[in-house]
Amino acid sequence: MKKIFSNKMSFFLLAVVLVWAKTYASYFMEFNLGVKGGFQQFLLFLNPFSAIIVFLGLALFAKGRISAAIILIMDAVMTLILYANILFYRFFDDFLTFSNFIQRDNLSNMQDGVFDIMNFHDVIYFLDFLILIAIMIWRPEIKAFKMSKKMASLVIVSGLALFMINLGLAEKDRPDLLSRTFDRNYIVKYLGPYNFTVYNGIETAKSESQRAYATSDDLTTAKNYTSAHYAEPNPEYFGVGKGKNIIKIHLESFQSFLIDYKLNGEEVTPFLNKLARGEENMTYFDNFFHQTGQGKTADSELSLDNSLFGLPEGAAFMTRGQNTYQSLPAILNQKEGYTSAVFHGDYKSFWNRDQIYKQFGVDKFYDAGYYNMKNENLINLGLKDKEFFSESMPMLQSLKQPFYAHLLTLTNHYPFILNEQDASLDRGTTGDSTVDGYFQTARYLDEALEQFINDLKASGLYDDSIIMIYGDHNGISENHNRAMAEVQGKEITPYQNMQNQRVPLMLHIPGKEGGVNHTYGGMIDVMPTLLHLQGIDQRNYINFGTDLFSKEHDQTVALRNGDFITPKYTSVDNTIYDTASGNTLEPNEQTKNIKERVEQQLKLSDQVLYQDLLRFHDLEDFKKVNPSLYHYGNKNSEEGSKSQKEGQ
Ligand code: GP9
Ligand code: MN
Repeated sequence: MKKIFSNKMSFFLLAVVLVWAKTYASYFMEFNLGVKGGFQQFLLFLNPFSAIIVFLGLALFAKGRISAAIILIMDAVMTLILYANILFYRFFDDFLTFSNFIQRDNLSNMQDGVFDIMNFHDVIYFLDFLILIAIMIWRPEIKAFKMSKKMASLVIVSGLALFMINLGLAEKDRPDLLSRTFDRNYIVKYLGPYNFTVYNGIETAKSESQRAYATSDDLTTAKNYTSAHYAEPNPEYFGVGKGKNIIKIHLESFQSFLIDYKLNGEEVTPFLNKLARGEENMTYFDNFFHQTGQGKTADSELSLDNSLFGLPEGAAFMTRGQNTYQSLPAILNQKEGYTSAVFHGDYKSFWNRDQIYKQFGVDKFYDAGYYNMKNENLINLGLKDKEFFSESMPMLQSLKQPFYAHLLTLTNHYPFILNEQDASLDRGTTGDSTVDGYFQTARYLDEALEQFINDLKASGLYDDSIIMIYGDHNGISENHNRAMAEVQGKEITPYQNMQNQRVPLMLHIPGKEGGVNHTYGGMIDVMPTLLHLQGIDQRNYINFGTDLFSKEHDQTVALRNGDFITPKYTSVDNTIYDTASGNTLEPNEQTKNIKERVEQQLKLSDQVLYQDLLRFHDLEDFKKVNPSLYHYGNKNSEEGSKSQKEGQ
């Protein structure tokens, strides 16, 4: 026993095991990480080690008591990271980020109640510290602690190697974990709280440095572009939706090729097909495209509510969650007194929604904490759509009118699994399980939507609201071209792949007749369209899109990767096609001009986000959103029963 703690390596290893043990214990006692299956369990067991070995290993380069003292300091740093996250999580169901320190709103909310959320059992998070101090006092041999630099370096290298292995295994289970981030919960589940903090620190430093040197002059180029690109409202539509509720329904991963598609002679989405024919006074835009990048759902939300593009890498929702925005929910609130709410059967930290919605001025966020998330209600990423819609209905009805409500479905999401009792259509028969399942989950979504629209009618909301239905992005990627060729009965060429990036956009506007509208457009065009329907001129906002109903609407649709489509030309990887026939064309002056404009549009939108330029954009009739006024609770919290935004 005496020997065990009398050399440097054994003292170090003891410290590693102790810090690992409390971290691992905290996973079960404090956090709800959603660990599924043996592989994720194994990663959970493994993930604290790499950071602990590297952090504590740095002490091995020092000698004697100093090296033991550095171990204690490093232990204290990690204890601080862990315990601060534990307290923060008890308060907000989320992990602590550096932005929380920059912005301080959450932290100041926490100040008063911090002692109430401390528990007696919290002593276990400090025990290791006490044990190590006791050994330092008890073992005089510590004075003689020595280790070769080579050995110390080897320890650090093995810590780093372990991190690479950990990351490799994590990416196997969850591809693009670090490039897309998804959710802080995922990073902690796969890489542990210490690696998460380091990662978050690097990301925050990167975005702060891009922001730091920007001035209001940088905004001028973007402002000049959007002013010149402005499209006059169409008087037939301007203001027709003034004061009406807006109910925006997100069809997860829903592509337009499903509309009117028949699987074994049976319609996959009979209800949506009816809507697309113009029934229920729906206007169906059949040449509408998603413009999302790696941020997928998050990019679609960003574009729809801000008329900005997602970023070329990662999700702006994650990396630009602290930016200033001039978002549709905030504008509708300030100009027309709208209450805004988002409904989603997933946890609020996914895509950093709980932070960025505050910047958008979203008054209420009904996340998983408001729904019955019992196991049989869940499939794929979260709550089943039918359950989601029916539980949302009373919450929707409780909103102060007029409201701007956004409901995000989830069942039609990769891996497109459905329980037998929920399936009313056979699976596809291509042998590709993603594609085959897609039809079933799309049918389920179609049924859920029909039920919801019926409920809206029964409640009287339907007639008095603008209803907008949209698909957020493709559900079937190019990895499934073989099966898709079978489904569509044609080869999936680059041109056909572009055709497949169509997602439905449908608008029910009270007093307007439905029908099919062939205008080409994309997600950045939605905000200007909705503003003009409200009778709010879009001219002064930094919007990269234009009103779909305007006679001057720009029908060039830029995709996030720089490809584009217009009624005449399609450009994929710099090859130009005739949009109608799919035949290749030689590039001409016109296509070169369009290409340049597309590149400029994407570049300027990126600058607005990277440099946080909207903070310089003062508008006479718009007050900057103050995120600290918004609190999102859950059904049990106080905030659940009272209005979530202060002062409402
Ligand atoms: C998660 C959901 C899905 O909450 O919105 O996001 P996606 O994977 O489609 O980007
Ligand atoms: Mn999505």
